[in-house]
Amino acid sequence: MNSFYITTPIYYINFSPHIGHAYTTIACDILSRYNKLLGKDVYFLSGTDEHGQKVEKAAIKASLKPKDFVDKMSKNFKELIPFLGCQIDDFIRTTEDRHIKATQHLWNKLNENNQIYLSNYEGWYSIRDEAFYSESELIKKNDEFFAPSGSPVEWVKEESYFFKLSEWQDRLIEYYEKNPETIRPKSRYNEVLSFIKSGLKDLSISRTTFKWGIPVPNNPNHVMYVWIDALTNYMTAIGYPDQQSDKYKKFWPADLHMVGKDIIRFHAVYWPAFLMSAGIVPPSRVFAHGWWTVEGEKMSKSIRNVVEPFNLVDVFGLDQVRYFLLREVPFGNDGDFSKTALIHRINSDLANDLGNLAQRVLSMIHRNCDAEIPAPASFSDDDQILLSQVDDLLQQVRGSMEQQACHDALEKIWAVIRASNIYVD
Ligand code: ME8
Repeated sequence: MNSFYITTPIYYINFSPHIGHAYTTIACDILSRYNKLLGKDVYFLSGTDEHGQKVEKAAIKASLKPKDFVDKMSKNFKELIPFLGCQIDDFIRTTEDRHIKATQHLWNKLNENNQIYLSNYEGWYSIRDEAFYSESELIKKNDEFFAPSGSPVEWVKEESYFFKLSEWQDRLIEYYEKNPETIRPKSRYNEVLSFIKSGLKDLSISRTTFKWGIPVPNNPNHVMYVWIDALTNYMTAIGYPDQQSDKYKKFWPADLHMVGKDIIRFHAVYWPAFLMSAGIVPPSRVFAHGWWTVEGEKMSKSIRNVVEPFNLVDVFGLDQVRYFLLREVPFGNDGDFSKTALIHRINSDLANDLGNLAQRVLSMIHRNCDAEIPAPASFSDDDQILLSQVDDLLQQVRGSMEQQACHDALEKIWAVIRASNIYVD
């Protein structure tokens, strides 16, 4: 109980990192710091997802060999982490030998447990989402089909290994009905449960039309579907397949996989099914946060509205950006990023509320008390009221943080800051 294992998604490296990636990493850093303050032994993992068709295509576009491309791009993500004031314990890359070994081991386990069969896949695939979609999920625009995310899809027909996901439908429903706390927020729990109840089909888990992936054991014509490869990272980093290692025993199951709402299905349907099939306990919680748009629009290279965290922090300051991202939007909801909103938060909350309080209190002590905090005299009623608000704060903030409600914790802290300003008035 005294350990806490928290993970970010491992990010695709087809482009440079943006504010969305920074958001997830900062949120995890805040939860990691909070758990350290509680005295827990925290393990905080991030990394990059380097295989698959999307990354291969990006490498071709950059006229680089996939390995050279991923080495170059992964660095941007790794360097961003300390730049954002985040402290991780390991940075995993899916092209590392330890990960290839772990993923092939998991595949062999699923195979031994009779969860995999060879057949043919015919259906829709989105390279941008690296996801298979059934026709009923697609959106039709001008006689063309698109994924629910808006990404283009293409018709794929190839030999493929399948994972017997359909056999896990009832067990997943039973698991989630018994353990509703394992998916948060509640709205995502409901979404996942209704997706499972709508019927699970077997999942294609290998590809043959490109090579940039982990080879399927005993059949080099196939590379693994990038999601079975990617999800396994969470175990690789703590020593899998060595399930007797100290790290693995201490940190598995993960306490919290933090993800964006775009990838909840992979984490809350496929991942626990893979794990249960291999006889492994699923993670204790998956939290899916919301989606940032920028000035009302989806972030996109083509409309050049991508907010780059390096630049943003240089202009506005690190604490300011961290504060804004976690305060502006209730954690779990979607949000819109705008410079006006950021400047407003900096001016009103940080400069006006917190900055003024510090300035007023410190200069009063400096001016009137020889720059030293005097010993308390007897407390007036006003003193008592403010002190009791401060005393309650820790418990209240703990309550919020246990639910990953960072915005709520900040709001409670700011209520005391505002009360303190009124007290000084
Ligand atoms: O999905 N708003 O990688 P990815 C909020 N490799 N969060 C955002 C965001 C936005 N606009 N854009 C990205 C993948 N994110 C897979 C994950 S894990 C085993 C494999 C954040 O580079 C959010 O956390 O597309 C989202 O889930 C993640 O980046 C997706 O990153």
